[in-house]
Amino acid sequence: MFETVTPPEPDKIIRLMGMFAADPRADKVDLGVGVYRSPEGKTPVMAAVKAAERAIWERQETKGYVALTGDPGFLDAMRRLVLGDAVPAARVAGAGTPGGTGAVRQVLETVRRLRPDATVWISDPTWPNHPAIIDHLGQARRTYRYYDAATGGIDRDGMMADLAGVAAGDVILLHGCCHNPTGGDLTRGDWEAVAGLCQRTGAIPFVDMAYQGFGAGLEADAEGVRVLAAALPEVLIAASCSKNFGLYRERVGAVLIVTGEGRAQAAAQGVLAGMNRQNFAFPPDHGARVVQDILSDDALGAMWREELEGMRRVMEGNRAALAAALREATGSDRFGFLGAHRGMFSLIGASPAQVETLRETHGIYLVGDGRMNVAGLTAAAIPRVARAVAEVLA
Ligand code: PLP
Ligand code: TYF
Repeated sequence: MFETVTPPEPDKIIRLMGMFAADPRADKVDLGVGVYRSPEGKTPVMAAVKAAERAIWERQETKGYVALTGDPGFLDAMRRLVLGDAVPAARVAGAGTPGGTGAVRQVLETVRRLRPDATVWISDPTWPNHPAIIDHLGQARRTYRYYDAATGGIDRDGMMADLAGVAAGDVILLHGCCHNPTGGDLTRGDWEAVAGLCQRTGAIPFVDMAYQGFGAGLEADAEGVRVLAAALPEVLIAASCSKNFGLYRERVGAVLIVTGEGRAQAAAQGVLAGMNRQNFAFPPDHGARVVQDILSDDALGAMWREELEGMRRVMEGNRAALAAALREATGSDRFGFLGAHRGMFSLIGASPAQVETLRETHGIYLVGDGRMNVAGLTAAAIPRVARAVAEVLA
């Protein structure tokens, strides 16, 4: 079966992980894959997660199946986390999935089934798995302008001009916060403009929320998705717990669908159950149970929020320190946007050749499009990274 097959292009971010691991240089710096690192360079298991896991180990008496869409308690906790009280619970259908990627896949496959003729609009640029999954499913896609390379900010006029081309039933994929890879986020005014556009055109927003709590804070990061949910009849959401709970390998995510109360909600719930059944049947439970326990226990919840906020501040601090070091190294404010962006990622404006020089000559690993994971910076590495970036991008 495989004799004549050409395997698909490897994921360039994951390939970079392998290249970094194989690099023998002691002073190499990993600013590639989107994983949080502490000032000590660790990706720790969060204290609240450890505590919840310990309690689950003590208490759990069965590993029997739960439900096709996962534990309703987990889904309710995720609904509250993402949507707050923007919409009544009766308007929301949900399903647990293996990670946020699983949720993206289930949403897009739902679109494929129910709206095969719809075009999915993605930002230029976006996370490479978005177009990869859309293409795998055979759905049409188009890009909308998003990033203004000259300023490091959002090209909001270009974005709204391109999105004026959507047709009723088309899907607009938006990053809930901490845009991957650009680091540029929409303002509340922008979200309201997108809501207005969807109201006028009948396009359906699909919000990919992979970094809630990493940007401006847990509540602030959810403002955009909540604006859309409160304003529109239907919103599709993929949420990931990989980053904000540090549960990467446990694969915890959820689809949330905001729709009409009653028949539509019940139908959406049924579609999600069917979609899970076709693809993997039951979603992983362990990590989801950890999330559920943390979010439904005041003490664990407070512990988690505090640690998450600490992680957010580390990334904010790294941004400020790198922006300052680059100001010194270049004598200009060319990289000032690094301090203005939020979350893990920024595009630093490096060409593929410059990314290669940073890697080969300086042992500094960025994704090929010039995406930097600021969480990978440490106090010791910042001056060296600033000097190398200033030199290579001069
Ligand atoms: N969506 C975006 C934009 C991401 O950057 C990621 C990666 O973290 C995900 C979804 C989902 O990640 P995971 O499947 O690890 O939860
Ligand atoms: O963009 C990133 O680095 C993270 C992690 O196929 C990731 O979102 C990277 C590639 C991938 C899945 C997750």
